[in-house]
Amino acid sequence: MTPLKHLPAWKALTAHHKSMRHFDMRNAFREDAQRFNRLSLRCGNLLLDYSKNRVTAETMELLKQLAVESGLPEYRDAMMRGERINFTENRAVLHTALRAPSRPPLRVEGVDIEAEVAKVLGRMQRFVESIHNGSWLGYTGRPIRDVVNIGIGGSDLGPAMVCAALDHYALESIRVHFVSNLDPAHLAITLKSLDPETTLFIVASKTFTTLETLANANSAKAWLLSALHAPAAVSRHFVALSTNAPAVQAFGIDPDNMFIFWDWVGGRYSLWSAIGLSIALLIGWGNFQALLAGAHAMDIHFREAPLDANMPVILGMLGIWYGNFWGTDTYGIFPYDQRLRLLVPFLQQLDMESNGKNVNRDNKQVNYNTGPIVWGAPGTNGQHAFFELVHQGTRLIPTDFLVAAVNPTPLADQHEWLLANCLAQTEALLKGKSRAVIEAELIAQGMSREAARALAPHKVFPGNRPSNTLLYQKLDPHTLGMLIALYEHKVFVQGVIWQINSFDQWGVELGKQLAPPIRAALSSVRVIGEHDGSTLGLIADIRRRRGLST
Ligand code: G6Q
Repeated sequence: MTPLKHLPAWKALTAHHKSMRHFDMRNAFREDAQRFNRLSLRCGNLLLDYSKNRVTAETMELLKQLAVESGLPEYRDAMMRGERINFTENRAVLHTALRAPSRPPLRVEGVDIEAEVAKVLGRMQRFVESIHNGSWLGYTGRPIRDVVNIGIGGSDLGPAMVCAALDHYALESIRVHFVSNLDPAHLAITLKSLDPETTLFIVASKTFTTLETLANANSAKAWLLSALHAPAAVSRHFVALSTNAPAVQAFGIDPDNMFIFWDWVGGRYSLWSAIGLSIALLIGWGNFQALLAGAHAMDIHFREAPLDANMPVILGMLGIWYGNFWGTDTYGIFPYDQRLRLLVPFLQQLDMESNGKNVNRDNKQVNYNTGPIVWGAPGTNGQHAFFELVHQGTRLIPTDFLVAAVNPTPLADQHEWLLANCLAQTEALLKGKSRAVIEAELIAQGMSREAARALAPHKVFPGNRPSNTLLYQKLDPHTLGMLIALYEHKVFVQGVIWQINSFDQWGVELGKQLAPPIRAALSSVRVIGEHDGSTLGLIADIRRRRGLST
């Protein structure tokens, strides 16, 4: 494999970046009335405006060449064909197959993937409908009112984010809750207002070995049994979503109440699989299908649109441009949409767990930066918190702003103000405000020339700061599906360019192995295991507080 920095396009981009150091987007807009038209793109009802970036036609051409030289189209097709591109775990990566209508059939290594998927979707649909129409009842004969999804990471963040985003599609008869944290407070606070007779627990765990999930599921089972006093109640109040049937059975969940998925579905890509059961229970089967259809529409766009008119490719390549040539470390995501308040944590996992890697496909350490630190919060809240640093700080921060043209909650003119604020922020990032203008304003307000000169530098906004805007009609299931798939593919694009495996997560696995010896050391007769001085000190302090010898 040619090292990334040896690719002709990489070298050309390095030289091009030098010539772009003093590029000013404000001049670019003045000189080119068509800049918005040239640097914006539509897919369905999504509009991506990427004209407020430090790019020219030449930049975009070179980035496209880099994508071609990196073999992006070939890797994309290999993923969608079901090749084992997750080479460190020897697995295919087929989340796109979860949202593809059943034709044409996809056979991977002799297995009819679409038939497998359709079988599980059919079971999920029947289950969801039986909860909604009241044919599935709790152990004492009462209908299910509350659903608690117990899972963590990929088995929590996706469905929790979608349920929050599509709350305006929620059926009135159902409430959905999410419990993930090992801290018993999470489960206890959630259960406080619930009635065991009308509560269904979904234990969501791909491996069914995850400490947090099993601990919460065991506590939930104890809570149920202490109220209903009948082991048979478990089969009416617990279902499992997993790839590990024996472990589900060992936990005491009826195999008939298990919805399977497969090792080719990565945790952070799993909301489209059985892991989406809580979503379907909240918004109904038709809306869940619309979510899948939206993602499928983005898959088709990603597979078929030319690279220079391909949304995930453009977003991905812009991220490379800033991260690897301008030296940015972080990426800000600002949804001007309260319903998308969990999008940032979801994207943090999607992006940072996928591309937070330092070894390439040749098993060598890379000599360039890979995944950025992803952060953000919904607008307008962010404006009153950290936007100061985005506008006036010393760092360059690429950003995505997301906003709907129409709000499903029409309260007075609040949405108009929301939209106006979103556009105003990206305009301010672009235009900035010069010292001369500020001084003139201060003097016009009656300030002395000298005082104005002293204060003005503090009020200067340098401008020329980049942003993408993603504008959609309104947040409906189809649009949300498109948005999520857009970011999934953006992350994929970047992983291919960086020559890393975006689909393993050894860092997560390590976390799962570290705690048991420390857990034992906290309460055993003697401290066992090898620990560093700091950890030993902390263990000793905890033991002292418990009256144990140190
Ligand atoms: C996701 C990660 C990780 C995983 C959780 C939960 O891609 O692998 O976040 O989803 O650790 O794992 P289980 O679903 O196996 O409980």
